[in-house]
Amino acid sequence: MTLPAETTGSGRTTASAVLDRCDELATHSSAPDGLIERVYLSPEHAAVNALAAGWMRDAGMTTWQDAAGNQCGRLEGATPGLPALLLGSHLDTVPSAGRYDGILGVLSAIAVVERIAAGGCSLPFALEVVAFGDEEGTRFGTALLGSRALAGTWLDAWWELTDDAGTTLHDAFTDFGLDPAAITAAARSSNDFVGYLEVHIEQGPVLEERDLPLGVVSSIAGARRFQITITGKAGHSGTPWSHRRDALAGASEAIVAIERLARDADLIATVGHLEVFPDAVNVIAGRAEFSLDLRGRFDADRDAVWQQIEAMLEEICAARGLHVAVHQTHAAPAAHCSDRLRGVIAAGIEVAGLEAASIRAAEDDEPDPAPEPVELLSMAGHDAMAVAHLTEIGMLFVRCAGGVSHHPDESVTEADVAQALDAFEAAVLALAAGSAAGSAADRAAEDSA
Ligand code: HGY
Ligand code: MN
Ligand code: MN
Repeated sequence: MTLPAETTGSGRTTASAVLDRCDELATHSSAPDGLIERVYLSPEHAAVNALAAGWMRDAGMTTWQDAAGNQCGRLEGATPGLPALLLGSHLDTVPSAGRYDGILGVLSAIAVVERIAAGGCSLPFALEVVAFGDEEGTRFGTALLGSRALAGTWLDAWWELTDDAGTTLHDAFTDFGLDPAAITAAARSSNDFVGYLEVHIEQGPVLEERDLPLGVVSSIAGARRFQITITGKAGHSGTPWSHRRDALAGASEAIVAIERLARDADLIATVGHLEVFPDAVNVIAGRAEFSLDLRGRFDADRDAVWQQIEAMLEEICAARGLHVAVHQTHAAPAAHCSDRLRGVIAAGIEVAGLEAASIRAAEDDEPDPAPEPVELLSMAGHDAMAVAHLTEIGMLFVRCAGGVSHHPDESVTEADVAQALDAFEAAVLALAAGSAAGSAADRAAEDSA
């Protein structure tokens, strides 16, 4: 049973309806004990696609699931067949996730389309919403699979990626009812879109520290992910120091050195996964495998530090009689939000801020003025990085408590979500006004030529 959107009189989907839907989607999880985990091409993925499709249709959109399992919806503009402004985010999660990362963006996009359709606006572009199926890469290790399919940057080498159960991406496609041979049908053309806008929780502390509900994303840090395997020799824990080749001790020294190299270069490095073999209390580790997620504002800085890390790994292993093997599992270049779309997001925040300030003015004598929109870098990756291959991107950040994300404690306030919906709607309308003005100016220039 899907919750009908709670709307104000004018059909304007409310923030509480969006938050209720976040709660409903959170129930579709493969994890026990109330934890949230929803991975690509899973039964939970199919369930939330169906829910999102129903809400898209309620908003007046035609819907389809694309050849990569992304759930899509479209509302025509002033005339049928116009290029679309694409709005979206992702419905998949990390293990033990929060309920807003990605999900808030998809539901905000549907809510804004519902508001614009209810308002009877006919825009100079269509509106499309996409709920990407795999932004995190939780199941197959390589991220942005859904948005890369849409961007036309899918790699056939990915078909042989396997999940923890040994299922290949190829077989997961067919199990989900998709045809791997048809994957290119998911690829869209640059001509299909006038731009891409994504609402997302900040997943960082800046907005909260600045006491701001919303922010404009300037750019998204580029990430590279690796699996690093250090091999030594398993042996009795009574072995003297002179005869030990301890892979876990080598990995531990490397992990601390990675943190120092990244900190010194103002990058972010995370080792989130570590496996030890044979993993016994009285056996020297023969092998240690760990992940590395390395990201920075500029790809060149990130890549330079990666070279330092590679050299450091060789040094540590040479000194300890160990061997190191490195395998890159994911790479996404930094993506810059366009001036035009940063402008409309800022305009939307100002409109929403002014509306909120005017409400406060009605309620108290000394209303604080609407804050100036701030711009911030996203150290978190987003589908927008992949879509940037096709069209201009813009992102609206929403404050999240303590900057916490990728954790069950992830949370937002209804008031901030209400302002985000107003800002997002205003940004879409600002783009429409700019486009309409732009095309009027073009027409005038043609007439006078
Ligand atoms: O890894 C990231 O930054 C994103 O949450 N997938
Ligand atoms: Mn995430
Ligand atoms: Mn996300």
